[in-house]
Amino acid sequence: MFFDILTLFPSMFTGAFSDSIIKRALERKLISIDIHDIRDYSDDLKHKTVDDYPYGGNAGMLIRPQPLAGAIKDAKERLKEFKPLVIYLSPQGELLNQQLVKSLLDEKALILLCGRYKGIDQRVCDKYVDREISIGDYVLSGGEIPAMVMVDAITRLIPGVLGNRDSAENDSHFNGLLSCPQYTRPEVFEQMSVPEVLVSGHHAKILQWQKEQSIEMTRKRRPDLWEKYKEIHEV
Ligand code: 4FM
Repeated sequence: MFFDILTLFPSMFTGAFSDSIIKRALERKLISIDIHDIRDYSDDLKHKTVDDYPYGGNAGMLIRPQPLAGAIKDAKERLKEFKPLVIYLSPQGELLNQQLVKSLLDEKALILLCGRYKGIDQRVCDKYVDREISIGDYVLSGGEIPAMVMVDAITRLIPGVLGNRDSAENDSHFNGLLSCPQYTRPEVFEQMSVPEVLVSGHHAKILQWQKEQSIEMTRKRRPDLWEKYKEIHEV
C-alpha cells in the first residue's frame, strides 16, 4: 500500500513511523509512506501563504484552495498507476471503524489530506476528495494524528505485517466483539489469581470462557456493538 500524506506540518511525522510494526512493514516494503508539505505548492512565492479568511465572516482561517489542489493533483499524478483514493480527515467525515479500515485494504494507494485551521474550501472537497473520514467525535488541532491512525490501523492488517506473536484475530473489533480479559505470569499477582479455567489446560473450555467474557464485556461496555453483533449472528 502506498500512503501519500499531505500536511502543513511534515515534522509531526518524524518518528511516528520509525518503530515497531510500521517500521517493519516499511522495511519489508509492504507499505511506503511519503510526506508532502502543502506549503511547497503555494503560488505566493514571497510569503508562501496557505491560509485565508472565510467568506461569511466566521472566526478562524481556511486552507486556500490553490496550494491544496496543487498538492493533491501532484500526489494523484505520482500515484496514478495505482488509482489512489483521496481521503480528507475531518470531524465532519464518516466515522472510522474496523470494518471501514478493512475495506480500505482493497486500495493500492491512499492520499491522506490533513486539515488545519477551520478546514478546507468546499470546492476542493467536492472536486478532489473521494472520502471524508473522521477518527472520532472530537476535534483535534489538525488531521495529522488521524492520518497516523489511518496508516497504523490499515498497515497492521496487511498480510505479512503482523507475525503470529501479535496476529490480529484476537483483537477487539476483529469479530465485532471486544476482546476478553488477558493474563500473563505470575499465576498469583498481589494476591490476585489468574482465572482457574485458563490454567486448566482444557482448550475447549478456555475458548468457551473467552467467548463468554468477550460477550459480557461487549454487552456491558458497548451495547451499540452488541446490538450489531446480535443482528449479524442471529443470537
Ligand atoms: C478540525 C480538521 C477541524 C478540520 C480538524 C476541521 C479529525 C477527526 C480532526 C482536525 N480528523 N477525525 N476528529 N481534524 O479533528 O479526523 Cl474543520
